[in-house]
Parts: sequence; C-alpha cells; structure tokens
Amino acid sequence: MSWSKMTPRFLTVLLEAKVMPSRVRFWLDAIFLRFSGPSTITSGSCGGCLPGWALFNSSCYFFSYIESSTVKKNWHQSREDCGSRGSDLVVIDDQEEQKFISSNIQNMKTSGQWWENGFWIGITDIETENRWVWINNVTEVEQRYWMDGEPNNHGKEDCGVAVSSIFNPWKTRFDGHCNRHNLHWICETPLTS
Ligand SMILES: [Ca+2]
Ligand SMILES: [Ca+2]
Repeated sequence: MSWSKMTPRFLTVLLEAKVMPSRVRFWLDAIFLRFSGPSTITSGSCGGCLPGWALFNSSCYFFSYIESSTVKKNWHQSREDCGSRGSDLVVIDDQEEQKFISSNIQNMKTSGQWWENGFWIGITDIETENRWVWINNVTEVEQRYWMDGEPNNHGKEDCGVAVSSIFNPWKTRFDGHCNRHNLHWICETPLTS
C-alpha cells in the first residue's frame, strides 16, 4: 500500500482523535493487544506458571517426580501436598489432557514394577464403590481410560492412578489403595490463580 493511500486514513484517525479521546485509547489498546498478545502466549510455558510447573491449556501442572524422584505419598497425603501449594490433585477433563499427562510421565519412571510408576490423580470411589467421582464432584463419564481389568478394587482400592502407556494411550489408569500405596502425584491449578 502506498503512502498516498494510507495518509488520508491516518489523518482521519488523528482528526477524529482530537475530538474523541476515547477513540485514541481504543486504538492504543488495540495496538497494545496486537503486540502484547502473542508474546504472552509464547512466553507462557515458562512465564505463566510457577517455576517447576508445566503449562497446558490454561492450567499449571505439578509433577511431584520433578521436585523429588524419591518422595512418594499415599493419595490423601498427595492431596494435602497439592493443597499446601494452593492447588489440588489433577482433574483430567478430556483426551488432550490425558495425552498431556501420559506423555509427561512417560520418562518419570522409578521402578521395574509398572504400577509403582503411577501418579495419583484426583478421582476416587471412596463414597460409593465403583462410582468414580473427580474431586470437583464430576462423576466420571468416559470409562475407557482404565487399563484392562481395572478398576478391580483389589484389596479395597478407591483412588485413581495415572500411568503412561506407549501401547494404548486410552489404557492409562488403575485403582490403587488410597492409604497403603505410596506413589508420585500430579497437582493442577488454573493459570490465573
Ligand atoms: Ca474401589
Ligand atoms: Ca486395581
């Protein structure tokens, strides 16, 4: 576009601006958003969440393995730990989030026993056996995330565990014993809090 075409428009904006200061503010805001928006997004992976937390779709995630590969806790202690961080255990709402979790924990292995490489998540059937409810009180609808033969309530298992599977990303969950099993855990908190 040539200057001759741009200038009249530019002048018009300036002239209008003299009469209507609010329009100036509008344009300045628009310009500011135009240039600050994208940079906020690109720097979000390290700028939006606390150090050591991972950003995904407007939430920040804490994988306890990253802080300590040796400290493991039962489900209740894990939830308390998340609480002390102003957070709670992760609630997995959709397949994208499931894939994010699964790929992140893929290399966070500490044991030759597959189940000991699991991470506590915020789902439980403590209230009613085999009615799995997320900690935000949403009853589980999608049940194909469970591994084959799980949940089996083996020895009274009432708390959900996420594992990583390279074979089938859908089969990435089992039930563990809330008090007896000690595992890593995942906290989630909204980005804005
Ligand atoms: Ca159970
Ligand atoms: Ca089980």
